[in-house]
Amino acid sequence: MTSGTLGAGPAALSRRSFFIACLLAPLVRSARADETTVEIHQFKFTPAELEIEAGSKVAFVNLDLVSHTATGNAFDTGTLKKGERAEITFPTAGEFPYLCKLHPHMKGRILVR
Ligand SMILES: [Cu+2]
Repeated sequence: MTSGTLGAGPAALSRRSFFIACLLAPLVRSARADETTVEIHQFKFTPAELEIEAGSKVAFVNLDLVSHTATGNAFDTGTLKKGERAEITFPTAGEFPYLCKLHPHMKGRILVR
Protein backbone atom coordinates (compact mmCIF):
# COMPACT_ATOMS: atom_id res chain seq x y z
CA MET A 1 0.00 0.00 0.00
CA THR A 2 2.69 2.47 1.06
CA SER A 3 5.08 1.34 -1.67
CA GLY A 4 2.51 2.32 -4.31
CA THR A 5 2.31 5.86 -2.95
CA LEU A 6 6.11 6.22 -2.80
CA GLY A 7 6.49 4.98 -6.37
CA ALA A 8 4.10 7.61 -7.70
CA GLY A 9 5.95 10.48 -5.96
CA PRO A 10 8.88 11.24 -8.28
CA ALA A 11 6.85 10.62 -11.44
CA ALA A 12 4.16 13.07 -10.32
CA LEU A 13 6.81 15.65 -9.47
CA SER A 14 8.54 15.48 -12.86
CA ARG A 15 5.19 15.62 -14.64
CA ARG A 16 4.41 18.79 -12.73
CA SER A 17 7.81 20.36 -13.52
CA PHE A 18 7.30 19.58 -17.18
CA PHE A 19 3.85 21.15 -17.08
CA ILE A 20 5.21 24.33 -15.42
CA ALA A 21 8.06 24.51 -17.98
CA CYS A 22 5.50 24.34 -20.80
CA LEU A 23 3.50 27.15 -19.24
CA LEU A 24 6.51 29.44 -18.75
CA ALA A 25 8.24 28.93 -22.09
CA PRO A 26 5.79 31.00 -24.21
CA LEU A 27 5.76 33.80 -21.62
CA VAL A 28 9.54 34.17 -21.75
CA ARG A 29 9.54 34.25 -25.54
CA SER A 30 6.81 36.87 -25.86
CA ALA A 31 8.40 39.12 -23.23
CA ARG A 32 11.54 39.18 -25.35
CA ALA A 33 9.73 39.73 -28.61
CA ASP A 34 7.64 42.77 -27.70
CA GLU A 35 10.15 44.89 -25.82
CA THR A 36 13.42 46.09 -27.28
CA THR A 37 16.01 48.32 -25.67
CA VAL A 38 17.73 51.29 -27.26
CA GLU A 39 20.81 52.24 -25.28
CA ILE A 40 21.92 55.85 -25.21
CA HIS A 41 25.65 55.76 -24.76
CA GLN A 42 28.52 58.06 -25.75
CA PHE A 43 26.11 60.44 -27.51
CA LYS A 44 24.70 57.66 -29.72
CA PHE A 45 21.50 55.65 -29.92
CA THR A 46 22.27 51.93 -30.17
CA PRO A 47 20.85 50.48 -32.31
CA ALA A 48 20.29 53.68 -34.27
CA GLU A 49 18.01 51.84 -36.71
CA LEU A 50 15.47 49.54 -35.17
CA GLU A 51 12.72 47.47 -36.74
CA ILE A 52 9.83 46.32 -34.56
CA GLU A 53 6.30 45.00 -34.87
CA ALA A 54 3.28 47.26 -34.31
CA GLY A 55 2.23 47.17 -30.67
CA SER A 56 5.79 46.65 -29.42
CA LYS A 57 7.46 48.60 -26.67
CA VAL A 58 10.86 50.23 -26.91
CA ALA A 59 12.76 51.06 -23.73
CA PHE A 60 15.21 53.97 -24.06
CA VAL A 61 17.93 53.74 -21.43
CA ASN A 62 20.44 56.53 -20.84
CA LEU A 63 23.86 55.13 -19.90
CA ASP A 64 25.66 58.47 -20.27
CA LEU A 65 26.55 60.86 -17.47
CA VAL A 66 24.73 63.70 -19.21
CA SER A 67 20.99 63.95 -19.93
CA HIS A 68 19.45 63.02 -23.27
CA THR A 69 16.02 62.73 -24.86
CA ALA A 70 14.58 60.60 -27.65
CA THR A 71 12.15 62.89 -29.40
CA GLY A 72 10.18 62.26 -32.57
CA ASN A 73 7.04 63.75 -34.10
CA ALA A 74 4.86 61.10 -32.46
CA PHE A 75 6.69 60.48 -29.20
CA ASP A 76 9.01 62.02 -26.62
CA THR A 77 10.80 60.35 -23.74
CA GLY A 78 11.33 63.69 -22.03
CA THR A 79 14.69 64.35 -20.42
CA LEU A 80 16.40 61.17 -19.31
CA LYS A 81 19.10 61.68 -16.71
CA LYS A 82 21.95 59.24 -16.14
CA GLY A 83 20.55 55.75 -15.59
CA GLU A 84 16.96 56.69 -16.35
CA ARG A 85 14.73 54.84 -18.80
CA ALA A 86 11.47 55.50 -20.61
CA GLU A 87 9.23 52.99 -22.33
CA ILE A 88 7.38 53.96 -25.48
CA THR A 89 4.75 51.81 -27.18
CA PHE A 90 4.42 52.01 -30.97
CA PRO A 91 0.86 50.96 -31.82
CA THR A 92 0.85 51.77 -35.54
CA ALA A 93 3.07 50.92 -38.48
CA GLY A 94 5.26 53.64 -39.92
CA GLU A 95 8.66 55.24 -39.86
CA PHE A 96 9.57 57.19 -36.73
CA PRO A 97 12.76 59.22 -36.95
CA TYR A 98 13.87 60.85 -33.73
CA LEU A 99 16.70 62.85 -32.23
CA CYS A 100 17.99 64.11 -28.93
CA LYS A 101 16.61 67.60 -28.31
CA LEU A 102 19.69 68.50 -26.28
CA HIS A 103 22.16 67.21 -28.88
CA PRO A 104 20.36 67.29 -32.26
CA HIS A 105 23.23 65.53 -34.04
CA MET A 106 22.16 62.36 -32.16
CA LYS A 107 19.70 60.63 -34.44
CA GLY A 108 17.82 57.37 -34.60
CA ARG A 109 14.98 55.75 -36.49
CA ILE A 110 12.33 53.22 -35.59
CA LEU A 111 10.60 51.28 -38.32
CA VAL A 112 7.30 49.79 -37.17
CA ARG A 113 5.96 46.95 -39.33
CU1 LIG B 1 21.63 64.02 -26.02
